[in-house]
Amino acid sequence: MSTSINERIALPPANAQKTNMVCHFCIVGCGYHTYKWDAGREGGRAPNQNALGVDFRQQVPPMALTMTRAMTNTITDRSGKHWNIMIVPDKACVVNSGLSSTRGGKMASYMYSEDGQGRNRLKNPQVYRGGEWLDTNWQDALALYAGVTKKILDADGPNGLLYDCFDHGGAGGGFENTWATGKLMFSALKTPMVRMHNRPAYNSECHATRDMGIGELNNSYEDAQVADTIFCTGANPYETQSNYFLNHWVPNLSGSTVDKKKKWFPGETATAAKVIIVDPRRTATVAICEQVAGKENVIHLDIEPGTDTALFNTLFTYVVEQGWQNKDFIAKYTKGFDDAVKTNRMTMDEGSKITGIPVAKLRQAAEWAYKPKASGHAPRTFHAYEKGIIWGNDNYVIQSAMVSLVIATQNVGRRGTGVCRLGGHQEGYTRPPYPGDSKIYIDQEVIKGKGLMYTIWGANPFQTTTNAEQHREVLTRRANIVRDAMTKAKGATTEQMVDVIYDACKNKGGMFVVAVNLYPTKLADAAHILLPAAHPGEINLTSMNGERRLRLSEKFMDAPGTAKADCLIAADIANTLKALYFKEGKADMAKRFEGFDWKTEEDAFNDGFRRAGRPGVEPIDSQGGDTGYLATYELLRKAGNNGVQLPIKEVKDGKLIGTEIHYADNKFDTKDGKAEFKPAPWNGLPAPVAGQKAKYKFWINSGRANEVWETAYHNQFDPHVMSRYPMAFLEMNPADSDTLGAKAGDIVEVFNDYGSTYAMVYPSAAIKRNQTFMLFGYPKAVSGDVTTEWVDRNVIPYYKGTWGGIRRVGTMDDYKRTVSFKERRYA
Ligand SMILES: Nc1nc2c(c(=O)[nH]1)N[C@H]1C(S)=C(S)[C@@H](COP(=O)(O)OP(=O)(O)OC[C@H]3O[C@@H](n4cnc5c(=O)[nH]c(N)nc54)[C@H](O)[C@@H]3O)O[C@H]1N2
Ligand SMILES: Nc1nc2c(c(=O)[nH]1)N[C@H]1C(S)=C(S)[C@@H](COP(=O)(O)OP(=O)(O)OC[C@H]3O[C@@H](n4cnc5c(=O)[nH]c(N)nc54)[C@H](O)[C@@H]3O)O[C@H]1N2
Ligand code: SF4
Ligand SMILES: [Mo]
Repeated sequence: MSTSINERIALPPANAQKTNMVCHFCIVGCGYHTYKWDAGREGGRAPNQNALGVDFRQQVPPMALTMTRAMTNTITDRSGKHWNIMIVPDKACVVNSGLSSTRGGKMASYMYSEDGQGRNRLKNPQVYRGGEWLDTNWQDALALYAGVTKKILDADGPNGLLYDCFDHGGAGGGFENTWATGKLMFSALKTPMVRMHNRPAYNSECHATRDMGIGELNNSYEDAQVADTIFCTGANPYETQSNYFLNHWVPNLSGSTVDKKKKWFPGETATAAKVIIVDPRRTATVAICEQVAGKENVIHLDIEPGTDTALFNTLFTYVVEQGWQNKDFIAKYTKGFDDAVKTNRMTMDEGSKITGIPVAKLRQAAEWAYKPKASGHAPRTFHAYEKGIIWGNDNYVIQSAMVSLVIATQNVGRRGTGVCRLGGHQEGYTRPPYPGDSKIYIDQEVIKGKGLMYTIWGANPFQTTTNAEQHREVLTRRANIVRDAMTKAKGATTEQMVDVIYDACKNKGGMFVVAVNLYPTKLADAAHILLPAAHPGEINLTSMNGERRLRLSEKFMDAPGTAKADCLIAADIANTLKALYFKEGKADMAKRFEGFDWKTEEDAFNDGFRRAGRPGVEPIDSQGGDTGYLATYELLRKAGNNGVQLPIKEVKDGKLIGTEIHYADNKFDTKDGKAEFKPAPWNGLPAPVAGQKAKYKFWINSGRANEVWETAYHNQFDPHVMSRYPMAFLEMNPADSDTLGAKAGDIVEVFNDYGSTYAMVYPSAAIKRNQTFMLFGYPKAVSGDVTTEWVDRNVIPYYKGTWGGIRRVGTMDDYKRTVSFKERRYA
């Protein structure tokens, strides 16, 4: 594909089809419009001749429009007709106000076309036979899938059936698909052997804050515009929640929302926001905040890795010493304060020693966040956090320490405050109750040789799990046992093949592996069946963003080949099993697989999300709350890219009315409605992690870069991304790389007792000595190979915390020539 900037872009004609699309990718959920028109036609430059309504006869004013080649594509539908498409950010969407990002702005390029970046999509089911992948039809693939599933269910019970599945919104998720997969796994198969796409058990990223009565998405993006102080812990929102940061934080940091604050909070001191960023690493976010707000309004608490609990306990202790806590609120609406003051106690000197932050800087941060303002009012401080602490040193304890500080100072339930996850994917969870013990560490079950069949659905643990090398190695070995057996069974009927597979799994230690995905991915190295899924744009899909904003992304094109929505794949599996049980005369078992007679995604939405709160139906865990039934595709289509913030309060004149902020009434999600303080003792690093630290020199931090979405499943076919990051980069201090004799673009081995991988050296003066940062989850070089198997009491891993040795492997002439090693932080 040519990428010349001179290349002209065909304009959509005035009558082009226009639909709504929420970005496939991050939690922010920016609104976009999709235009689609006959590829043989083109709109004119006069404003009434093109669907954008823009006058292209003269120079379009700066920033008036974002439109790039990557926002366009030419697709072919199932009848062979060609269409032009254009996916451009929506100015009227309150989330992004017309901004795009380097990820969402490329959605059009990622949509399927025969010769475009999506050309490697799975088009039909495939089965692995005799050393190669063969196309097959759904009937054959489903017969094998359901046959093995049934055999295991009948002989060994549901515990033989393992799943790794998405739990989120956006592409590879959404309410339709979490419901359908949940109904299949939990109501029909009743298996507890399920893990989430991003962690090795079926649990929550936010146990502690939920136990304390506070759900993790409790404010609106607008609250970040009117906060006095933004306290951001373990997150890098410029690169990971880009348009939330740019469209809602930056205006506050630059002072352009001061008038709004005066209007919202009369009588209170109102100035541009200050920002405190807790991250051992200097991030792009720190650099940009300093530019926008001025260095004097930014505190970067570059703590020692994994010491967040000590930091929060120190601030908590100091706040109470100063008397800055909200005594009235604590007395009326919380419990456990006095105990927390004892258990979480840490002096400034102790805290400073553990975190490595000077006392004066800790005090300064406490004053910005909690000391009464000139007007006498408590500051409105918004506490934002994400993977630096969720995948940090003891998730439960850090959250307990942080949220205790938040409720002591009533920084939740008031406008301009909140204690929120910044988020990863969009959300879209609605499922029947999980049938079992949420502490089953699925990866370890696989490693120990347990389980007989593993369905990996919209996830890729080969690139993303903890202790990834061992997991990948064992799973591949077990899968090969089944591959060998299948290869020998020449000419076997489906029934015979089911027996061959079952025998290899049950008696020879094998594992039957199925991946449901857009692409073959690394999983194709181990799988036996690949089932092709469809993503947003090819299906209708609902999700909510980080401020609980529910929208409908509309279908505008066909999926490649016979790929289909995940919810309809789940239904196909259930219906195939139902038929098998009927054939055998087992009506009671067949009954478990009823209720999947869906024709469309909308049927799954109505069956799942909309059932909440209806009397007489199976209880479900739904982010729609008990008014979810009010949302219909029709009303959501009308609500467009602004949608509605869940939970829905009512429908008024055909409009969905939602909820902007949670806990405004000081009623929290505990039995008695009181927010609960939690003990958060500082315990140092977990033993296995401390062991690696004692043995190896470098901290191997891991996380994200702006241009790359997750495991790069689309990006690996995008020449722009691959020319910048042909391999996972490893940021390190130039003095450290010099010591290793490694230059920019050289390849190094990163290793410890758990595993080893390669990475491309990316020297950066912003990185401290003996610390590194590796791009996570990349197709080439997996940082998770060197993370430990340690998990907390709820089976939450510490992805961010591992130490390793680094050894120079050699020079890569190709990377040296083609890759830019410009500083990734704004300077
Ligand atoms: N070291 C380290 N490890 C980490 C992390 C870290 O910070 N450091 N972070 C963790 C986190 S937060 C996350 S979210 C995980 C990410 O781990 P995963 O969720 O496993 O990664 P993704 O790339 O999002 O996986 C999605 C897969 O689904 C496929 N897919 C996309 N759309 C669809 C669809 O519509 N249907 C289907 N069926 N498939 C689809 C993609 O091709 C891809 O293979 O990694 C975790 N691992
Ligand atoms: N560009 C891009 N954006 C994304 C994604 C993507 O793949 N690419 N993925 C999405 C997903 S699924 C997720 S979950 C989010 C993740 O969003 P973020 O959490 O913002 O991103 P990360 O890079 O994983 O980690 C954030 C920071 O944690 C820091 N950190 C490491 N250890 C510690 C510690 O001990 N304490 C503290 N305080 N900080 C620490 C790291 O230095 C890093 O800068 O991003 C979402 N947005
Ligand atoms: S900020 Fe997130 S939601 Fe918005 S365009 Fe970028 S990736 Fe998509
Ligand atoms: Mo995530």
